[in-house]
Amino acid sequence: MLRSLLSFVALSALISSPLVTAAPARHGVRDWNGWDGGYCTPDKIKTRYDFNSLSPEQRKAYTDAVKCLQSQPSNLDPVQYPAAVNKYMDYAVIHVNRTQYVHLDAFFLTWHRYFLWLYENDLKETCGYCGPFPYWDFALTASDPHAFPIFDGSEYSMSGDGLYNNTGPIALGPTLVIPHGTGGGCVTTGPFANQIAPLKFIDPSNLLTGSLPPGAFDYNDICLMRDLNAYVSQTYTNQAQVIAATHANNASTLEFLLNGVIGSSSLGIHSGAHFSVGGQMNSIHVSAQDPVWYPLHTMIDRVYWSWQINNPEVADQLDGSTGTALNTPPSPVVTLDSVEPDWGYFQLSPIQVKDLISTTGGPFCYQYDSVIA
Ligand SMILES: [Cu+2]
Repeated sequence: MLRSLLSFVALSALISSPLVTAAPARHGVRDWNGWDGGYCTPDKIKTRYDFNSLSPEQRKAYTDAVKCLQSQPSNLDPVQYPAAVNKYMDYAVIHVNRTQYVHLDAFFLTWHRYFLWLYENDLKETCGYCGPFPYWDFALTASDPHAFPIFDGSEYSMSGDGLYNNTGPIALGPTLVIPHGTGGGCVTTGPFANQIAPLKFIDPSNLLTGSLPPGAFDYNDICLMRDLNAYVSQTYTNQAQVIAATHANNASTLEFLLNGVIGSSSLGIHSGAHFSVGGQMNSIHVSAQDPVWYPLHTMIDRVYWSWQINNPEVADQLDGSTGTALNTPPSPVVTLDSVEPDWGYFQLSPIQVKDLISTTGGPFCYQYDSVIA
């Protein structure tokens, strides 16, 4: 524990410079079963940047790599998972399969941290992508997501809004109705224009029963949709809320500020960011079909990382909850020694929570360009 805290302190000290010239001290880092013995050293640490801060060419190199992954064959059983039509969709399908175990519970932050890492490495190994793994600073774009490169619909964006299709206010729960955004229909601009998102919508209320609807993995001819919503981003993902999360006193307060209370008007910045994009992103289960899911979740990881740096005394604390969403079905309280739910075929060997706590320990070797302080 002390070791990881020290590395956080060291890490925060060097964050002021985006060019990494030194790295956190790493004494006695455990050898990692299944990885290349890779100790995270100064020459190896990678830095993640805001998508909007990248050059147009860097942004396009990233979306080209995502499209490359979408052109690779699936490794899943096509009978069991017809929606897994390519390797990109394998991630989305595995995410659906694990949704009940890795959301609204104590695995949420670390499971997603490693899921992102697997995806980042696949972009590199399979598609030769060597650029930075970008996050989407949704607090910086909260005033109006359209107004920033990430959603401007150009070839250098993550694609734009959906076509305008006003179906009226959107009920997100018994007590939560949000106004319609500026889209609602298919995404027709940018790198991911006219894509098919074959997994049908799964309502978040399925988390209350812990079951998936019949045909959850069927192939459907459904377009990728968005409904960008500045009301939601201004209300739920603004700078003050993101800063409050990174200064939460403990892990359970952090979890509340991230995820709110499902079905209530307390959204949290994670759910808020999802609903500010709309379309498939309104489903916790199938949202990873939208490529912007990855920069969004990388921002959530940056909030987690910033919280760890800002609160070194509780950096490896878990939120005290169990290993199932809303404890459905009931499961034991998760500890640092608990074994993570798997990542499908991407996982080589069982991984414990404590191995995924530090971004410079276990399998990881990365940092962000800046701490949210
Ligand atoms: Cu998720």
